[in-house]
Amino acid sequence: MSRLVVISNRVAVPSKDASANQGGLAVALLSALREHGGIWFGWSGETTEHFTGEIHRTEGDGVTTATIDLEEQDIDEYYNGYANRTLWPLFHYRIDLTEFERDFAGGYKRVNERFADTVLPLVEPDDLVWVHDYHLIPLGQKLRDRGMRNRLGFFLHTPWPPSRLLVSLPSHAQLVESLFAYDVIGFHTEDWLDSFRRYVVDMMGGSLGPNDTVTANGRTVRAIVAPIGIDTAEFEATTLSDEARFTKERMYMSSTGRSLIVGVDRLDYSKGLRERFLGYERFLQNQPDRRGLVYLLQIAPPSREKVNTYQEIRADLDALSGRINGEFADMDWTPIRYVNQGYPRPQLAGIYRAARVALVTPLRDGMNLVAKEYVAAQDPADPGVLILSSFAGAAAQMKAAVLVNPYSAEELADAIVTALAMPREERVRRWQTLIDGVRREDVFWWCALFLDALEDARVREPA
Ligand code: ADQ
Repeated sequence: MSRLVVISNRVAVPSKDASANQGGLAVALLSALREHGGIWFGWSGETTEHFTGEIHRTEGDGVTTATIDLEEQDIDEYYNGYANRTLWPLFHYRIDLTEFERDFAGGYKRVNERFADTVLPLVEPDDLVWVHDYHLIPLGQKLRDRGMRNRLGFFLHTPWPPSRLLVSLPSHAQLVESLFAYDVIGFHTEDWLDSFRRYVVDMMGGSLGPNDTVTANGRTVRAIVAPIGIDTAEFEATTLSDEARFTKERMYMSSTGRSLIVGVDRLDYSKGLRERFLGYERFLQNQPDRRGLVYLLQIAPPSREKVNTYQEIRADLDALSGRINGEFADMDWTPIRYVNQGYPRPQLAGIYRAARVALVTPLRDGMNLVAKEYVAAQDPADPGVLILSSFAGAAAQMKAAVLVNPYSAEELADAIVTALAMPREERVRRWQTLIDGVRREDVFWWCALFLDALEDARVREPA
């Protein structure tokens, strides 16, 4: 078995502590690294005055991590700039929020080169190299430019936007061209893959070949669908832990017989929080009899706080939740509990389990793992109902959820009514279909699917 080198913007720290705040992606990649042996490389999260390329290594629990510090300017231009002010909004169809600055593009190129220069000496000839996400799209090309012949894979965790939007990026042609340095590229859904293929065919004059291959300008890459999952077995077990049970009881006690509707999202405009609050407000307006019988717990830990659109959405949601509470609250009832903090995974599992309904309504999302976690946390005998945006990648696999258009307040309000009124038999039937998928296509399945494709690629001949 070949060694594995994982490269991503940030690196997860290996931990034996099951209650550690690790998402499914970290768990899966760490387990793949343990199995294959190898290294996880990325930015340390620290700044340095002058970039030196010095590598900080840690060894623990069978995994080696290697990280580098970046300069303040790198972080402004590459991370807060090109990654999160340019590519993130554009890839989530928010061209209105997309900022096009030459400095950002320059920083993005520079940091990708810094990554390439520093990781190159750590890679051995037979290693599989797996690059993650929009921060590092050109890295494969930078590595090839430096003579790397290894099997190189890339996975995009966000949507791939339609060509019509992508062409607004001044350097779209180079960005897409650079993807052809990889042997395998992966997307969460057929939709995102299809947008990519259309770009290649329509904009580059490329062609589609057998075995998921895409060819343009004389270069061929395999472009596959590999929908990410969660560590389902671990999450189901976490739900049964003492801490999760205790949290569930705490939720019941604090809700005095009211039905809990839950939302759990990073505070990000792509997650549709504003529209969700408006949908819930519409529900309260349309259903006066149900006021006081339900409440919405929205958990939204702040993210990317240096980026001003994130400061704006936070202020917007503060105002909106305040307005809705001001309008509808009673002396003994608050319609929205809006919380800006993260919770340890066992507590999150307990909250999911206590919730009769989950609102997972992003305006656009590569996949969305909260939808899968909610399903994995349910009581099989009396499961809650998942309301899921049709525009989340997860909707392609989770058709047994109540699917909604997250932009429509009316549809959201109606979906809440449907979910609250759904008979147990139907809830069990839908949940069974959902959990079967979440168990079958878990994060280990995803990882193996991608790595098998990458193993099959050939090490390149010397130039
Ligand atoms: P994200 O946009 O971060 O991921 P998501 O898939 O929902 O979105 O994952 C968020 C994770 O953070 C979940 O595991 C969730 O439990 C956790 N989380 C959120 N709020 C939390 C809180 N308050 N406390 C504790 N944990 C919390 C990106 C893409 C997604 C894609 C993933 C994986 O945007 O579309 O599904 O990568 O590919």
